[in-house]
Amino acid sequence: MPDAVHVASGKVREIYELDDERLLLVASDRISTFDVVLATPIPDKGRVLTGLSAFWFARTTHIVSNHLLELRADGRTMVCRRLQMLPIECVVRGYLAGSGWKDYRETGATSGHVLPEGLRESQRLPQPIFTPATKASEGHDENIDEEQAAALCGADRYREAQEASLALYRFASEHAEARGIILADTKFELGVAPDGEIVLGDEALTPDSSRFWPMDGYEPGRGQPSFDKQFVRDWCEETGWDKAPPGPELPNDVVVGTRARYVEAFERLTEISFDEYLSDPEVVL
Ligand code: Q0Z
Repeated sequence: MPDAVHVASGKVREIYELDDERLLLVASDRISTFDVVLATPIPDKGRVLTGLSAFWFARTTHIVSNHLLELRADGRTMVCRRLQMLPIECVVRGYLAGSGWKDYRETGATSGHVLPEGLRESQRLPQPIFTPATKASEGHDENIDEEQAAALCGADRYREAQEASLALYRFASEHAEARGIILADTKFELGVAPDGEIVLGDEALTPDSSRFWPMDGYEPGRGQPSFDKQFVRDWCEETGWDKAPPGPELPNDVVVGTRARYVEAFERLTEISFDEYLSDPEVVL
């Protein structure tokens, strides 16, 4: 068998093709902020994100099956089933932040969900909402309504994706909240396996695909600090960087503090020591 062939790069991850049925997803230690990948990596960030994804995959098979076939011993590589990905981002929001807050301020609605009047930034929604978005190859995804999303996926697939996404969010947000972390919103990527089954792909329920907020200090009416990236954002703001590439190099105290926050998120959510994960990644499964 030939070696894995590189097929795609994300901002912080790489995909390789193993064979017709299988891919490798490799998470690097790169970090992005204000949409720019910084010059300085955060040691073990890729392992934290991979370990968290694998943890959630293992604990949500009763909701939807997933693409994970094998977690490699390096802790940052997942062997995955190759899927036909749906052409939408499956976003669930339990709190009003990011583009959901922006849409609401401008129109009173987001992705076709008309929301109550008078909601404040970061406020918890009466119930979680599914807010699909287009997949932009460049720039930002655009929120779309149910009719547009169903036209892209097919009505039956759309409904399956919505139901799976909402059930995953309910499960994970309750788990996280009981451990002091608010899962404000999250983005899933779903696909279809060769046998026609809908399958959860990509990474899932990580700080890179979600907004994690510390419950301690949560206060609606303002933006919330990011559980993982706030030291980086604050330091970048202090330097007066214009947010154009290339990003600045981070000082060591910001690197160390940020690594500690990623590890803290991992340990709180999984209740597994990160050192144990490093010595045997399969402990999360
Ligand atoms: C995920 C992405 C990344 C860049 C394609 N199981 C799958 N089957 C088919 N395609 C994908 C997956 Cl996960 C797939 N992406 C997103 C991930 C780097 C882009 F690591 N693209």
